[in-house]
Amino acid sequence: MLRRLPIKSMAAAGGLVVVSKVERALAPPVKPLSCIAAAAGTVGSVRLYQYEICPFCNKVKAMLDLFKVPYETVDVNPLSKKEIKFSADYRKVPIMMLGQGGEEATQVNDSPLIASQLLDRIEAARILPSADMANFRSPSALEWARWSDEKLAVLLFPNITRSFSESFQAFGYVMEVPHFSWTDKISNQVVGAFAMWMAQGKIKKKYSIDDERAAVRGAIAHWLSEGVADRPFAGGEQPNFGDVCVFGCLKAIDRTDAYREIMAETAIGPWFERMASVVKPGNARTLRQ
Ligand SMILES: N[C@@H](CCC(=O)N[C@@H](CS)C(=O)NCC(=O)O)C(=O)O
Repeated sequence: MLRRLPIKSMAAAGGLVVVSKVERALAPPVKPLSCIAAAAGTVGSVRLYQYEICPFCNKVKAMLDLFKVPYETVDVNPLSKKEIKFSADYRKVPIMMLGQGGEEATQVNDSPLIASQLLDRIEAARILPSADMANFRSPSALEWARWSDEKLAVLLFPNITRSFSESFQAFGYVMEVPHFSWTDKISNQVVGAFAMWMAQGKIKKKYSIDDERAAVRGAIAHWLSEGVADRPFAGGEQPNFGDVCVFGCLKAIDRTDAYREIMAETAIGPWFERMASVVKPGNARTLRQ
């Protein structure tokens, strides 16, 4: 029923969707965007629909944390996706709801577009001086951000799903999601982990990955030598968007053996620690559904 309702406007695939009042009325009850988020900055209210282990979601969160923008997260059930029922045409995460003043929140899909809209707002709100923002969004930073999405992020899945036990470990976060029922938790950890493990071969084939651990170590060596080079961050003294994207990828899998091996077997530790010291999730708030 809901799927057939017209959507007011949609930009090209992965674009911007303004959710109609009718759809909102029929959508499952979602609490209003919090006053905390709306009042604390001129960026407006920010709600992120996410999976805890999604690299694209973690990149958006890392950016919000870096700029200390308050936001709310809603964990989406990977099997039922009931939390994003309102989004019939776009069924991936992250999805962001951006509000401003008393206006209806706008749905933004696809992490590069989400990041770009957030950065526009952060710039307009003068949270960062224009010169620093230009450095943050420099052509080189955007190039590394694309590399992170297209080359690094795709290596994560095969690395955290090599066996059922590794997949199970990666999916362990579902046990801590407050609004998931026990059935949601157990079914996601078991069925989700099994499905991910089963899909590993297909993903490796799709991206021509032979040895997934060697591939991720190689990608990280490339990032350190060509991206960060001899500076504290790829952005110089301060992180840029490329730093944030790579950090988000690794943060997404920090509960896994793959992460521990990457930290032990590559030279990324010091850069990661520098990033962790400036990206502190102090303004995040988990929203219970
Ligand atoms: N280009 C999208 C990719 C998003 C994406 O692939 N998200 C994955 C999770 S990491 C997803 O939602 N997959 C569909 C599913 O889980 O059913 C972005 O950058 O936001």
